[in-house]
Amino acid sequence: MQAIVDLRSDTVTRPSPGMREAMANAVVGDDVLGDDPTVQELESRSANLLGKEAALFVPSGTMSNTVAITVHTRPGDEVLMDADAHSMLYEAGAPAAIAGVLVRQFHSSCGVPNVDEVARSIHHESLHTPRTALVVLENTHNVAGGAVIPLEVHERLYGICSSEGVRVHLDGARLFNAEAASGVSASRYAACADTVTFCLSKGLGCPVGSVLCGDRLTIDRARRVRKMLGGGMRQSGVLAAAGLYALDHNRRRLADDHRRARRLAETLSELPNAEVDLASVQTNMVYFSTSAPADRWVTALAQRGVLCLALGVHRIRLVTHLDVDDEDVERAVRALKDVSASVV
Ligand code: TLP
Repeated sequence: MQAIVDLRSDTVTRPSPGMREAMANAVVGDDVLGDDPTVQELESRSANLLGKEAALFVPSGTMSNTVAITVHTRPGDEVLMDADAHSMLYEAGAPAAIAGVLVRQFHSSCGVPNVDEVARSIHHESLHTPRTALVVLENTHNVAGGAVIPLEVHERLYGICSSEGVRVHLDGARLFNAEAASGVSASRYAACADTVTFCLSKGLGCPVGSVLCGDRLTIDRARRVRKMLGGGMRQSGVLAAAGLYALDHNRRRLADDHRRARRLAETLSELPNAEVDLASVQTNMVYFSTSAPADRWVTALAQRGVLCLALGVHRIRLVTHLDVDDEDVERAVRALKDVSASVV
């Protein structure tokens, strides 16, 4: 049986033997009762890493964003976010359904918001208008191809929001990819947000989990909202141990994923029936468009042992990660060339 090169997402990684060993040896308690030492260690390590007072371990990035949006707002408030934000497109309407907020979209260029447009969109509460309570940012920006938002954009936006009394939540599902690509530390990005979440289950290679970081009061409130959503976990030290292992072992290797994504993108840029914006390929994702329908490419690549996702009628995404090495990338390169020559 041919080995599969799975480029559908960086969520597909399997825990490595070292990670499994850390999980098996984890000292656990009951985290809802507040006595799982491994969860506590993950939370305090994460808070320190991002320069925040406190942190909360949650089952997923979606729950982390939902909890954050809920704690920063009241029903009827307005939240500003990118039209292509993950919370806008891929969280099943949670901001509206769970937090009860009105989402107003802004547009970005290659994932980078226009600061003046966001500033102009802020509403103050009046008899007629909702209050803009929160701005949600995403770095790296998934739909913009894993693009990195420059630090100065975060700084300007945070300055404006702070002076207007608007809070900022950063969806940093792949914040450590932004750090690896830009050389700007995750804590400097985090300093420009009231809460920031990062995912353990993406580039960091854990089976489950995200961490939400912020000030102590906000995180105390977030803990209650997590409970409300059914996200309180018991012997979750088993999962937190994977997170601690990932912070120690899997952060510094993310640049390898970026180099491999670049190799895929450069290959695609030479194919006549595929189009890729090389400038958008800054981290571990490659979005490209195809002249033939994307699902034909996806099927033909799968027949050659390469899995990827069609995220539009003519749009495909490839994502590199911990379980894809140089040899796998070369197999994918051969498959892409082969498919390009045969799919119409
Ligand atoms: N993204 C997934 C899919 O949902 C698209 C992926 O494969 O990329 N924020 C960002 C920026 C994300 O990309 C994701 C997951 C999430 C939040 C949600 O994380 P989970 O899947 O843990 O709920």
